[in-house]
Amino acid sequence: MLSPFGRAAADETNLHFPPKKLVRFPEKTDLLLLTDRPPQLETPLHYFRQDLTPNEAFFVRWHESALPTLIDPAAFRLTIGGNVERPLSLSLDELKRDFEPVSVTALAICSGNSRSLFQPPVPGSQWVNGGMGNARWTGVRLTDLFDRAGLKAGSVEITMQGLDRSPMPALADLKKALPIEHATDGTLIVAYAMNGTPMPMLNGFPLRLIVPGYYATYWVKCVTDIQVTTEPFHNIWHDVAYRVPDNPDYNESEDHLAVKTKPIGKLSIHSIFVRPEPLETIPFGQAYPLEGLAYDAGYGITRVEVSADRGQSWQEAALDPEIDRYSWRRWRLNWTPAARGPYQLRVRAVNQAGEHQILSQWNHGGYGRKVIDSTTGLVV
Ligand SMILES: Nc1nc2c(c(=O)[nH]1)N[C@H]1C(S)=C(S)[C@@H](COP(=O)(O)O)O[C@H]1N2
Ligand SMILES: [Mo]
Repeated sequence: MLSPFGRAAADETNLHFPPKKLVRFPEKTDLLLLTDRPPQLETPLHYFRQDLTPNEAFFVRWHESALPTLIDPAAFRLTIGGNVERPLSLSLDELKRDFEPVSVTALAICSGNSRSLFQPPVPGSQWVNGGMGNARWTGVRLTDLFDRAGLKAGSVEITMQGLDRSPMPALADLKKALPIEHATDGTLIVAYAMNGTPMPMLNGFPLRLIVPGYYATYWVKCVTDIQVTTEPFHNIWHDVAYRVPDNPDYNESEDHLAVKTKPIGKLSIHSIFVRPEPLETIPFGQAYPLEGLAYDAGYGITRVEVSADRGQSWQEAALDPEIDRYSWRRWRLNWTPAARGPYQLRVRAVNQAGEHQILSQWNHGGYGRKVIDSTTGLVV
């Protein structure tokens, strides 16, 4: 089957055609190229053997080609305005000095991560599973900033904007919005550090919003302005893009596109293989240490199971200790192949809320993937 991109469809496996090139951007190591303007770079799978994704290997995704290329740290300000008693304009030094620092380890994952695995294929950035990364974020609580600014009654949403701009008048800047209840629930952080150091420019230096448990489209990079609104916000990034069918599995079909949609929100439950890598050859007659990652919106992964017989029987994997509520969680299982020849392995996760993965899912945006992942190769 040929996709709209002229590549063979990757049937039931985490393969990708054509293979992506490894390229080097400033402050980054070699990453897999999706597009260069704006930069979209995927993390090679082997980095996911580490619990924290190194800053230089962390995936990159921008929407607008007019990116910030330099920051004057002395002149940079974060403004908080709109429906507040006292609008704020904070320097980086003030943010670090005047507010209590907090840290959280949280998974940033693109809404379209794993999109290239959707069948039938959908347009959009063709991530395999590397459009995500787990990092320790340090910064200040958004609610501490709101306490200083004084939220006024009648607030309905906040809007967040970074320093990047649309290259053309017809396309709106990437400004995002969240409901005020979510913005004030205490989970959001304005981060100035990533894994203990300032973040690379491409990952949002000098400040980025952390929205634990929510898809990274809300994690606005180089965030410089937060407005409290009294009216719901609208732009193309809210009303057209980043919307999903309004049902639990984000399902629709090509023949019956969902009539009712909603903005994408919390992470779908999902799990992937880190080992073996796609098409890896495994020796017969030995235990192979299968390993992977499971993640959800922060309810807590309770069980991960692997099948080596196309889903007929499942074996429970061991879970590494939980790193943090909104972090991914590593699973492991020793597998001794019963025969030589091609193998197909599947993995599925369950969480505290009873959420589980599903066999098939499709939406035209390729968002929120929660399909049972599989990987193939050869036992020799
Ligand atoms: N300012 C700004 N922030 C942004 C975006 C963007 O285009 N501009 N893209 C969002 C999306 S969709 C994703 S997936 C993440 C990517 O974060 P990363 O580049 O640090 O991996 O940033 C989010 N924040
Ligand atoms: Mo994204």
